[in-house]
Amino acid sequence: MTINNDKLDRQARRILRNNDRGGYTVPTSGLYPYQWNWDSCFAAWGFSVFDVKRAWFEIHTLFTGQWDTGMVPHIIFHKRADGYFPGPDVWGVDRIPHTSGITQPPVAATLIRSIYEADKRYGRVHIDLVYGRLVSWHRWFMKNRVDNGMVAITHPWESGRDNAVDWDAAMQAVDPTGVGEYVRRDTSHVDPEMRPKKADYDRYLAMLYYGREAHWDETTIRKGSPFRVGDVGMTFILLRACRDLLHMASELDHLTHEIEGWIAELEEGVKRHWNPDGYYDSVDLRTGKFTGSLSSASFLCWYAGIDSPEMKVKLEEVLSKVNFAVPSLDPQDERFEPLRYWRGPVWGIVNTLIGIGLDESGHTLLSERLRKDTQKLIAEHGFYEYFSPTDGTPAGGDSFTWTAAIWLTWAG
Ligand code: 9WN
Repeated sequence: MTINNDKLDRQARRILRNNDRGGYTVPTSGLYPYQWNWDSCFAAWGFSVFDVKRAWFEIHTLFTGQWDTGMVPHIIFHKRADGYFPGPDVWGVDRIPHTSGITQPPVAATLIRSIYEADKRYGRVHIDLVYGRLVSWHRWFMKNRVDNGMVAITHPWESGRDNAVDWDAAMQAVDPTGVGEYVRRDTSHVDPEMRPKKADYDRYLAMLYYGREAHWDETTIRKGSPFRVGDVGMTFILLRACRDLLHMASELDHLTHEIEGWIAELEEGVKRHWNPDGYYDSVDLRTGKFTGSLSSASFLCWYAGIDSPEMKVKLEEVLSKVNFAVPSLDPQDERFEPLRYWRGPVWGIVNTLIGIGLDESGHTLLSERLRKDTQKLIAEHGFYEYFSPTDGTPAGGDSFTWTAAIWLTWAG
């Protein structure tokens, strides 16, 4: 099949415009009607290719949700919208705009740096405005979420990889009794077989109620929450984001030693993510055990500036077992399900981050394989949320913002 790039470029731009709700972009209409944190950073990056003003607007809107603590929440509920559960009333966060009570992968500093570098003249005033906000978000992570150099998540939604097998064991410690009746909305938009199961959702809600009762106080949550996992994806993403923040600090003439300290601490943490079975893994911080999952997040090492010959071998092995790009879980893992959300499918955004890292580390052939595979999936099946790594079946939401964004910036 020959790929008509112009046509797909136009479609991608149209998706971003159509998902624009006036200053913020929803991940897809219907299924996700609010502003999500990392989706929004990808949206800004996508917009920056053809409308840099709109790109910066997206970033500033995201930061209107930043808490006084520095935390940037995973969802900002700017206006009431139907069709998503749990909405603002469930989170019970008393501020305007309403937000959720947890965070998401901090890709912001990295993507903001890219947007800035593509148009420094226009971006200068904007980067001056957001630099301090990025620093306080990273400082919040370092103070509240970095345990032994590893970034802890307090809810699977924080990882952005909701039902990844990484969380299975830790989720068992969460008691779901007492969550009561509730109506999920996601399964009315897309096939329930492609979404997390009810047993997962019961626990997602139990953890949400725990945080709400603790008034989202990080000290209480750190001490008492049954779920706390050192997420290998988060550690790599924050480490990379700190490197980009350091770069911005030097460029803007700000002090750098605090950020240098964060980088050193996270580099130490990366070592603790090394599972002696031969790959980077998440760690259950309540039990100290490795989670035993070779996932797409394990391959974010290059993105974090860490080269690893062992991981390259693992990557080649995984790629030899699938037809399209890096799946969210090793296909040899018995828990692998090609269409079940984060338990097997290919996600374009994660492949983008892995691809960027591989390319920067000189593994250009591998990076190109990921890019071409992602390109093919989108060109043949559309701008879907995720795809089967085996036969390319598209899944989840259609006309997806971040899939359009990575098409414009990386895959297309
Ligand atoms: C919960 C919006 C978000 C992404 C996440 C993805 C999914 C939400 C959900 O959708 O999570 O945050 O309800 O399933 O897992 O990565 O940011 O696209």
